[in-house]
Amino acid sequence: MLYPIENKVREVKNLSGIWNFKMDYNNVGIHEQWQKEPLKDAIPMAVPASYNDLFTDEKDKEHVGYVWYEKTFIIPDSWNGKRIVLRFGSATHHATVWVDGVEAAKHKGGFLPFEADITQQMEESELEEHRVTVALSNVLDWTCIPCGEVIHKEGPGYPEGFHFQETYFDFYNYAGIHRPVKIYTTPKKYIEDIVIKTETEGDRAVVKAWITSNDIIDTVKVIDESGDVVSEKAPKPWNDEDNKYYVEIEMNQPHLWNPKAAYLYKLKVVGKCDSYTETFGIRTIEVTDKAFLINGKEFYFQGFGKHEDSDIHGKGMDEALNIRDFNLLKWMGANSFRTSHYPYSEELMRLADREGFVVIDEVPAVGMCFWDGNSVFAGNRVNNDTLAHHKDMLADMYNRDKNHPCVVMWSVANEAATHEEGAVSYFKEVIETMRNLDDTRPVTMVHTTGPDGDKVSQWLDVICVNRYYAWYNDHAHLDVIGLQLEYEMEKWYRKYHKPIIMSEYGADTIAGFHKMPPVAFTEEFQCMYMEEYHKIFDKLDYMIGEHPWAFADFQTKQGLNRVDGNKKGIFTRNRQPKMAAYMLKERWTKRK
Ligand code: BDP
Repeated sequence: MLYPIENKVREVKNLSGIWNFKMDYNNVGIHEQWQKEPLKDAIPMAVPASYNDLFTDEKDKEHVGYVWYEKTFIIPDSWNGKRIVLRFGSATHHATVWVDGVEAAKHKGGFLPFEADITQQMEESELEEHRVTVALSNVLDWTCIPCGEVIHKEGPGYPEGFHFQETYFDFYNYAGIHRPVKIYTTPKKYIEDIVIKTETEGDRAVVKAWITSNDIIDTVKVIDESGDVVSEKAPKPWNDEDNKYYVEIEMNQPHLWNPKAAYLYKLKVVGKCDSYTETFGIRTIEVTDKAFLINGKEFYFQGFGKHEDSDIHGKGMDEALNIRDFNLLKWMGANSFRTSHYPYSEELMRLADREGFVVIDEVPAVGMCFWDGNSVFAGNRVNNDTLAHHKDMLADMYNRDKNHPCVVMWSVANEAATHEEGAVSYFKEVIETMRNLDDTRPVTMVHTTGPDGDKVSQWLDVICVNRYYAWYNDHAHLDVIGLQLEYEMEKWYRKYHKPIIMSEYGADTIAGFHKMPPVAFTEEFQCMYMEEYHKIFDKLDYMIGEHPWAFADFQTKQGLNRVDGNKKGIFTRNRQPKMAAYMLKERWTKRK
């Protein structure tokens, strides 16, 4: 799916701003067809944003079920004769969209875009002003990812109707229209999709592009950063299929997209009516038994698992926050991050391309493991619908992010119960699906299960492990970390002979807490904790990366282990440094 851009033949209208909003406390809106009329008793709501933290009342913040959004828009006369598309960057988690009361789109999954072609409706409508209505549900169950369950409890100890949304992941279940809503135009004959792959040999590169278009494509140009057309070629029909074109463009001495030294080319596809310019980078990726190579050079991942999370905005896309985060990453010599635990906004991915950050792109498959020994893959939890949705989300993630040079690897899940028998066929299919979608990038999965239990890593290219020695077990005994870490990593390596990234390790730390000698939750302890890990990383040559958990403190559901959120951040939620930020800066800026 292409990102909406403006050019001489395409226009974009951004519907971000204040929308009308209504809580559907009793979840009756769908039945009562609230979309038929303007919402009654609506209140103002910001888009993009999570709605939860904008309220003052727990009933609103923790509401389980539907909320409704509405906004009016105008289609200018100058758009007559154009194709008109309504597009959501994301709506968390499940949305039905109506335009003037007529269903335009239905979408399941809270972290990827979807769109609706509303051309015909706009052409047939005589209304001056149109109304988009969205019914949005935050309910998670076992048919979607992330998985969840609405728990109902009754009996003498519970008020009538007592229920709540249970989640099996460690971030707050923020909901809302989290990313921009746009209406864009294309000519009626239009370019639908472009897939770009690059290959290099010596100081030459070949850029291959597959174009889906019902417009006749005249030419494809490659444009460098100074705006010069470095190459141009007419594409050929591809496989005699209607609407498909293919072109191969050779380039001499191309500039490579390198980590922290990005070089971005543009591929301009020019049709008879439409044109679209996609950004791409030229770089290679290779994985050996001990290394991850970008452009033939060994790459060591140093960076973070992150979250889209901030005060007030929740998971709402925030360009200022994105810039601040990237500046902090640059300041401390980080070169990479994982989109734990769901694909981040398109705007952030475009920024990562430009800033040269290396990204492990993760699908929202998080929470597929119970810590109490109960099974997730047997019985009535994960089922065929979950698998189908998981595969859909892989396809949507690939379709959205395929041309980003920043994405060097796909992560198909975080911390699934890969020791269970039922996980074997499930993840075999998930990993195969990812490989069938993309033959250019390695595939990983982030583990909590240890090497003895794991049954799926034979199908992965890189092994990612999350570990909290001396935190959740042997709490605060720093002297066990080195021994336990080395013992486990050796086991992983002997079993699979694949490179390993420590994709999470960390200790909750309250900014401003200090103690001598250090104790858990102090800033000193967080530094010492990570230093124990680093000694072992530096010793094992198959360790290809370290991503401390987490970049910044973030909101979670309430729990005995969480004092207003997860405090493992190297930065506070407000993006100010804890001591560990300086320690990591010292380590990462020295290491090259
Ligand atoms: C891991 C999860 C991550 C949690 C982290 C923690 O992948 O989402 O926030 O542990 O416990 O299990 O801090």
